Parts: sequence; structure tokens; C-alpha cells
Amino acid sequence: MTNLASDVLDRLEAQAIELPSWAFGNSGTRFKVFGTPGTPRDPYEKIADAAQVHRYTALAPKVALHIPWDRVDSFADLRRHAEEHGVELGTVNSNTFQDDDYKFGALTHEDERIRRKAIDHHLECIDVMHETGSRDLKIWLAEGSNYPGQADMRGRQDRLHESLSEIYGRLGESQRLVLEYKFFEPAFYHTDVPDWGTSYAQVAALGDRAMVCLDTGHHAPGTNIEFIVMQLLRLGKLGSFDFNSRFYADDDLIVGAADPFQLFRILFEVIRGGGLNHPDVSFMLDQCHNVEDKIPGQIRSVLNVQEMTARALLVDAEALRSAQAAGDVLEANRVFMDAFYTDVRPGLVEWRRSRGLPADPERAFADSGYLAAIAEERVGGVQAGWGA
Ligand code: PSV
Ligand code: MN
Ligand code: MN
Repeated sequence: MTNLASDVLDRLEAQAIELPSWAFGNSGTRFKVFGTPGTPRDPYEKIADAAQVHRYTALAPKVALHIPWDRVDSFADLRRHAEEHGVELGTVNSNTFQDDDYKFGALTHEDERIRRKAIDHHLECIDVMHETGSRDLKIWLAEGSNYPGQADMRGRQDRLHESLSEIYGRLGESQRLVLEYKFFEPAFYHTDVPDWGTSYAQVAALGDRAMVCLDTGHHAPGTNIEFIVMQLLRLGKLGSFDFNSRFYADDDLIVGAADPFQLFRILFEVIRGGGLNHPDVSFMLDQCHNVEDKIPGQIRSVLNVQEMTARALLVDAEALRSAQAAGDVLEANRVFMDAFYTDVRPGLVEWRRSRGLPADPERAFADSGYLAAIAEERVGGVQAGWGA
């Protein structure tokens, strides 16, 4: 028996969560990267693994790429491979954080030669997007400074604007640029795009097809992230999410693991802002699975997003509005919490059954023997990692 009304089940229908290719490679901390048998050795194998998540959940039809980690001889061929596996290629992520030239910046660098190199890298990413059919170029910048006085922060903002303008000017008509912010790390004193306000100011100066990317792990503890979601949706500038969980810094743990209530609150604002299945908003994961199995970790992640979405859809919007308008603090909070405390899992089992999906995707995947098969098959070669 379902405890979800049919309109809630219907609204869940089009939910699509994009998976990061790097979640399927080995990753770790600066202390140790633990290898896992069967880890993909190339982008083709990463996509095959990502397709498993979609196969068992019907929630993850796209895979985001990271250049140069996912560089291949033919992106058209990689695209075909993805399609054969029942998924599409999604957002293309640039990388200006693993090259000695970028020690003091990339798009903001004082040296014209290095800026040129960083801009050219983004133009290459746009060429890739034409072949993969991707809509979004996602830019996360590691640049900033470690000591007061080290850098001219204002000059760097100006150069960032110039660099982004050139990149933006190269986008095709149906392509977009999304600029991610992060409050610190690897730079510790100042970061060139530290917050949504800076990202917003930079993308607003570019044009309609430049938007903000909100990574849930990139805020100071205690930040009201759902407020930022509301504001960006209100301004028409929320381009994408990078979902993950954090306890301390940029932990990149399974979304919904650390604080499901925060995820619920974020998704409530997404729905309030017309954002669920909103054509302008991409829902991506940005996670690493350091100690748990990667494919099951991604399956758990997309199910967590779906579960909190279903709960957020249960908020009685009319009752909430009238309690708010009447200044009935406790009633408004009760309406909100009633939805959060509703166990939607039986309804989601029903949702899956009616679509020919396994009732328990994690169990079905475990029973499939896929992990044992790839551990046996994928011997030799170099396992892909966060950065390879
Ligand atoms: C680094 O903080 C980061 O986690 C950003 O969130 C990017 O989205 C991701 O790496 C991939 O480049
Ligand atoms: Mn991110
Ligand atoms: Mn991050």
C-alpha cells in the first residue's frame, strides 16, 4: 500500500540526478587513497558503472565528465558508449587545479600566458561539450591566496571577469556556464569565488546563460543553505547543485547522510521555487567514496535525494501558508515537520514496483554479482582515481 498520493508519485517521475564520473574512481584524503578491486581503469568503465545506478533506480540518467581526467580519443565514441549503456553524458567540469602553472591562479593569474592557457583549457572543454551533447560547462576555481597582502584581490576579480567573458562568448546557443563557489580550500586566506554573492556578481555580468552552481559542502558551518537556494531561484540564477554531505569541511560524503533534515529543507525550497524538474536546474552529485563501495554508495545517494524530495512534496503548502499568514508559529512549524517525519519508504517501494524496478535497489544490485565480476575482469591497467 502506498502512503503517497498519486500527484506526489507523478511529480517524482521526472526527477533526474546526474552522477559524477569521479565518484567511481578511487579517492581518499591526503593521508591515504584506498584502492578497490574492480575500480574503473578508464572513462568507459566509469560510465558502465554509473549506468548500473540508473538501471536499478531510474534516477540517474546522466554522467558528468571531468577534463582532463576523462579525456578520450573520441568523445563521439564515448557518447555512443554511454547511450548503449542507457545513459547520457552530462556536465563537463574543467580542471585548473592540478598543474604547476596554476600555483598562483589560473583565470585570475597576473601572467597573461597562464591566463591564456587556462582560458584555452575551457575552450577545449566547450569543444568537448559539442561532441558529447552536454549543456553545461561547470567551473570550480581553486584560486586564491594564503596570506594577507599576497595578492591583489580586486585585480583578480577584474581578470576573472575578463577570462570568464571570453569563455562565455565561445558557448553555443544552447550551452551554459555554471560557476561554483567554495568558501576555502585549497586557498586559506582568500578564495576568488568564495560565496554565492561573488558567483552571482560574476555570472550576472556575463549574461542569461551563466548561472551559479551551489555545492552543498562549500559553506561555513551553520550557513542557511536553503536560504541561498531560495534567493538564487528567485533571481533565476540557480543553474545546478552539487549534492553531498559534510560534517566538517568539503567532506564529499553521501548526500543526506550527515543531515537529512537539511536536504529536506533545501528540496522544500527547490519545490517552492518551481525547481523540481525545473529546466534550469541540474541536480548533480559531487561525491567521493573513500571507504565504501562506490556503485552502492551512489545508489544510496540518489535514493536519499528521492526520499527527501518525496517528503518535501508532502508539505501541505496551503496549511503552511495560512499558518504563516496568521502568525501561527507553532502550527507552521508543525505542518513543516509533519512532512519531514513521514516515512515515505513504503510509497517509494510502490513507485519502483509500478515501474518494473526492484523494490530494494541496493539489495538487487548486491545480488547481481556485478562487483565480483568487475573485480575479476578489471585486472591490469591503472585504476582511475580522483585525478586520473
Ligand atoms: C573541489 O572542492 C571540488 O570538490 C569541487 O566541488 C568541484 O565541483 C569538484 O571538486 C570537482 O572538480
Ligand atoms: Mn562541487
Ligand atoms: Mn568540493
